Amino acid sequence: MGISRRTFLQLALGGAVAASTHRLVSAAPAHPYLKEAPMTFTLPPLPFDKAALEPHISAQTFDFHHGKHHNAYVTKLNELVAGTDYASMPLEEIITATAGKADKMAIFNNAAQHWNHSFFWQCLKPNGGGKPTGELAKRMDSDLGGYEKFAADFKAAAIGQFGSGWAWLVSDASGKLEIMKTANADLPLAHGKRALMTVDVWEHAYYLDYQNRRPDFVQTCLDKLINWDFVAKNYAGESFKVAA
Ligand code: MN3
Repeated sequence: MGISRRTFLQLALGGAVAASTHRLVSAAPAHPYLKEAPMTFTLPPLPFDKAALEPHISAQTFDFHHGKHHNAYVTKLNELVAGTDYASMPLEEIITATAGKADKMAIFNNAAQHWNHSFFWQCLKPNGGGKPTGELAKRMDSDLGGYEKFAADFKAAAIGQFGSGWAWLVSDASGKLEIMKTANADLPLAHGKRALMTVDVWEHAYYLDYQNRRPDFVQTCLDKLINWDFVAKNYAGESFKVAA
């Protein structure tokens, strides 16, 4: 027989690990709190290195925008929903359940901002921007007058959003493309629209890199950063959802 002592030990240890794993798994139902534990939202990692979009958006901006601002919305949301019916709901349900309710505005604002930022990071990528291709481009031609007009109108919406907010490319129930702007935390989901792409136009999104030059920031996103592959997936019907 060719079994060495080393192999025998590995087999024996493997068996011990398997046995203890099995014990843990079979013991789990004895702790019902595990399956009833409320969801806790977590800060999703950026889909790129924080320096990957330089020089257009700096790592320092992401340290604040993702590490501080987005993180604060997640932390506050978890505090606000703890012990409420919202604690066991997916983020998208919390948003639609609290939209337009004056006494739930704090929950809506933090839930929506968590969604908006999670979505926004996916809309960006290194060496992105420019024109989309495929079906989305055709639809842009027929619904929005082509890419050049879309870009001009999107930029106008982003600049024209007075104070904090977001500029969006959305589709309605029939699939028709529209440009939309929303104030503060408001978002297409609260208006029955599907978000396809967004640019954050809160000052915290651009002030470190662009100071007051919001138009330059928006133009740079369009020219250099938009991840049209992600936008095309949203257009094709893939629903973006934020994991708990
Ligand atoms: Mn922001």
